[in-house]
Order: sequence, then structure tokens, then C-alpha cells
Amino acid sequence: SDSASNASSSWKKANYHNIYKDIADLLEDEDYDDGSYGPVFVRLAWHASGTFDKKTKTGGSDGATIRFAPESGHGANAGLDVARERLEPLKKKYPHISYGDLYTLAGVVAVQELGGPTIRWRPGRQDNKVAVDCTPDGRLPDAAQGSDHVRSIFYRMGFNDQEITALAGAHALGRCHSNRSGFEGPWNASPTAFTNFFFTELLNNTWVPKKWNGPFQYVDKESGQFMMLPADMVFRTDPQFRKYSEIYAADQDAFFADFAKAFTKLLELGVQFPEDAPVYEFKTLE
Ligand code: CCH
Repeated sequence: SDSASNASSSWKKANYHNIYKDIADLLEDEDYDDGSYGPVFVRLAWHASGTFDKKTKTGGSDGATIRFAPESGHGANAGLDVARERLEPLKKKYPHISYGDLYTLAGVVAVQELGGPTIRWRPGRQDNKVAVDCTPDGRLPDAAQGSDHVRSIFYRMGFNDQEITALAGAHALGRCHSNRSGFEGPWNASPTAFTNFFFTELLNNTWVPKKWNGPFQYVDKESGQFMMLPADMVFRTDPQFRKYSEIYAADQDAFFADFAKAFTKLLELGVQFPEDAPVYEFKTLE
């Protein structure tokens, strides 16, 4: 019908270059965390997408179910309301972009503007109007667990060990918050720069259990300032993962190339794109 085709072609009316610029303008805020919303935008894009299950073809960023209860309240999503509220004025300003496109594009803008690789991105995700098709709790990884768990979560999405390792490199960005996940601290000294430092810190430091009342995590022995989650440590201890960690620690360009591919794949899991949806490669702002 006409109304169905109007609804499904709404994405064509949005100017994604303008939206890219406006998201970029929302990144900096000296009063928030380390001065940037970029890391939490990347986490929002990932959690909106990483619920995909390739067997049942459920989950993923199409539908933008992350904004509805119960999915918004899943433990793994604690704190992501902060990112969604920061982006909400842009949904008002550009009503033709879907939430699924807005949240994934915010991750792309953040990676690029914080110095990472160019991420190919397509529009056309369709929002669910009401809270249907929320994914069950437990689809996102549990940071307290090890390599079997990490593999089973990411294999369910359709990723291999190389792609999983590349994606894990996003932990160069941002920090853990004791009032969100319960864990605490940044992974390195430049949490607002997209680098290969997740791998260099992981392989080059001595990691010891953090002495505190919080959940079990690691702290670097020398400075005591940086952290690793139990689920991060598998990229050092598991031989298949470590193979790629060593490559990415030695070669930032290799990391950037592999991350860009895997991140686009993540953001597109389960999405039924319109046939005429163009692929964008946005230029980073000066
Ligand atoms: Fe992550 N991540 N992540 N992560 N994550 C956390 C924070 C960020 C796991 C657990 C956590 C990916 C994979 C995993 C980011 C991007 C990605 C936190 C702290 C936990 C816990 C949350 C808090 O307290 O605020 C686990 C487990 C896995 C895999 O096994 C992948 C994949 C990506 C993206 C490609 C980013 C960025 C952050 C920082 C957020 C911030 O607010 O600074």
C-alpha cells in the first residue's frame, strides 16, 4: 500500500552527511567522563546490534529494540540510556532517520572522529513502533566469563576468531563504570582516541587481580591505572585469539582494516536493507 511504502522509504529523506556532522558536534563535553561521548556511542551501536542470532534471524539493530523495556533494562545495557538521551535531539531534528540508523551511525561517527578507520555504513533500518521482538536477556557477553563463553556469543552472531579479536580492540576506547557494569577504570591512557592500544597494553603489561570489593578484574601491576576484564584476558591467553592480538599490536593498519570490516558486519547483522540503500563512506571532519 501507499502508506507502507511511504513508511519504508522514509530513510531516503534524511541527509546523512548533515546528521554525521551533528553527531560529531555532540561528541565533546568536558564534563562527561574523559571528555567525549564517543566511547558510549560505540557501545550503544554494538549493543543495539550484537543481540543477533543467526539461527533464528532475531535481534540486531533493525527494529531498534534496545530502546524498549525489557531490553533497555538488561544488565548489559546499563548506562546506555545516557547515549540515547544525548542523541534524542537529533531524532527530533531529523525525524526521517530511524533509531536503528541513528544509533549505528553514532558508532560510526565516534570511531572515525576519535581517529579510527573509515567505516562503510548503509541506512534503511526500520524501527518497530512498539515494544515487540525485544531479545531475551543474555545475548550480549558476560565480562566475568572466559573464552568458551566469548566464542559461543560471537559465533552465534556469525563471527570467526579473527573478527572477534578485531572487534575486541574497541576496548581502546572508554572505560568501565562501577555504577553501570560494576567494573572500574579505562583500558589505557588515551580512552578518547581510537588506537591499537587494547592489544599493546594487553600483551605488554603484567596483569594482576585488582584488590577491591568489586567484581573480579585485572589491574596493570606497574601503574595500577589500567584495567582488563576477565573476558578481555582471553585475547592474551587463548592461542587462537592471541595470534590475532599479536598481529594487531604490531600493526595498527592491519587492526584498522580488520576492525572496519568487522564493525560494518556487526552493525548490519540481520538488517533487511532496501535494495537501493547506498553505502556511505563519510569524510572525517577537520
Ligand atoms: Fe565492551 N564493555 N565488551 N565492547 N565496550 C564495556 C565497555 C565498552 C564487553 C564488556 C564491556 C565489545 C565487546 C565486549 C565497548 C565496545 C565494545 C564495559 C563497561 C563492559 C563490562 C561498561 C560500563 O561499565 O560502562 C565484553 C564482555 C565484550 C566481549 O566479550 C565490543 C565488540 C565493542 C565494540 C565493537 C566500548 C567502546 C566501551 C566503553 C564505553 C564507555 O562508556 O566508555
